[in-house]
Amino acid sequence: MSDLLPPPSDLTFEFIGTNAFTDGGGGEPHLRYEVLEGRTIIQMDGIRAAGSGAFPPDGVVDAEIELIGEFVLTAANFLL
Ligand SMILES: [Ca+2]
Repeated sequence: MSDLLPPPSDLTFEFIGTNAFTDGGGGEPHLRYEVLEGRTIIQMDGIRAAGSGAFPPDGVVDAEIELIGEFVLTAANFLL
């Protein structure tokens, strides 16, 4: 994974819960999560990464945050 660059402006993430990312469509960056074997993985798509050209959302994960433990997350858990 390459270094992340700051977004060009104050972007708003669309929380899509445990739904899969979809490719194309442009629009706002997407935020999702999944629970896997005692971990909760938060994934983002639509974050500009150095050399990736991966902005706007393209269905490919740009960044992940892994939490230890299994959590049910909602949009209220994030500053979107
Ligand atoms: Ca992406």
